[in-house]
Amino acid sequence: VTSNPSDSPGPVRALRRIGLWGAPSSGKSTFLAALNVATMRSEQDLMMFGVDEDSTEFLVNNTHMLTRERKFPPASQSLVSLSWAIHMQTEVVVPARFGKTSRRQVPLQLNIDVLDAPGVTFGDTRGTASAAGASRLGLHSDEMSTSVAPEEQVIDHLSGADGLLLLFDPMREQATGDAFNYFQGTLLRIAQRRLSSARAAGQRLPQYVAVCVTKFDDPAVYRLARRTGYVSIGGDDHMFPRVQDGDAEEFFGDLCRQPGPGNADLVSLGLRRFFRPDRIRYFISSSIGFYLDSKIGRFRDQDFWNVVPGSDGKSEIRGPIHPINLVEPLLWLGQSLAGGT
Ligand SMILES: Nc1nc2c(ncn2[C@@H]2O[C@H](COP(=O)(O)OP(=O)(O)O)[C@@H](O)[C@H]2O)c(=O)[nH]1
Ligand SMILES: [Mg+2]
Repeated sequence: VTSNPSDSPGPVRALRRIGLWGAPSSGKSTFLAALNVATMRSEQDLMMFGVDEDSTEFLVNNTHMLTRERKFPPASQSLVSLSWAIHMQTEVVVPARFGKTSRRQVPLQLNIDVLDAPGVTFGDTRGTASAAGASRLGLHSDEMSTSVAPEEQVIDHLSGADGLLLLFDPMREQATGDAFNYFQGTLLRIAQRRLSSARAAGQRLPQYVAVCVTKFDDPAVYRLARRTGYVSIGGDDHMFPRVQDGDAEEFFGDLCRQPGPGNADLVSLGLRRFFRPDRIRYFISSSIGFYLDSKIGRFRDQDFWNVVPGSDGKSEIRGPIHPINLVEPLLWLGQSLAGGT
């Protein structure tokens, strides 16, 4: 037996908590179900499973919906708290002989938690915040006294996480102008929790933030990326287009400057102000990916949309899903939180 640290027994197993952060309709439920598919297809050694009955059921049902029924997951009706574990291998730097360091693969468990509270939009502070304020002051009705207001729970949940997966749909923001409100409402409340003590003066929020633009497959998003030269052909067999991670932030900025009522451009400024800029990274992703004609077997620019109008007026999915850039943000968060970068 030697005392050499690089021979020390058993790899370290770290557990890190990732909070899933995104406005209603930003694509959270679809992301999670598609992530399940993406982890299985990934060449990386990844495993995803629910940590309790409800979370497993959510994953099973929504994955079935996406892949078999070809429908998007239903919107949640009540406050739900769900959690999944992702097991991965990540590289960390460890001390080695003679004061040197070496790299080593260690298993890492990430927990992705989502607290979905329909109707909690943080847009209008008058209604929601005053209800929360009243409950803090003890002015609540009887049923409120037994439970914390949903908006308080969402903030507690996000501000306590080690990493944040922020899902953002810039096109929806530019069309409806509501996603930014949600973003800044939560951001300011997280800051209030974490930074308001005098000790925190001059500090930033500590979390790593993976910002995922969802719905890259949407024609408005994909065509803009093509027109502006951000698209490259991925290394996969099907030659699906992607935006390289190094270009993602810039492309996000371009998306946000599309005409419309939205304020999406304030998202990147808000993030940089409140989090450490070196802890933010952008990813351009799609949960369902592009349409693949099975006879041709590769992406075709003339016919790429994987969404069709359904009989009931809702969108349906046209063919098998090919998620893009869902695993990568989690690998980056895992690597960063394990201290390996
Ligand atoms: N084109 C496209 N649409 C998506 C994608 N993911 C979600 N959507 C659309 O966005 C809607 C809301 O997604 P959902 O996952 O329910 O969002 P949540 O409210 O954040 O859970 C879905 O019903 C789809 O219409 C995607 O990857 N591509
Ligand atoms: Mg949902």
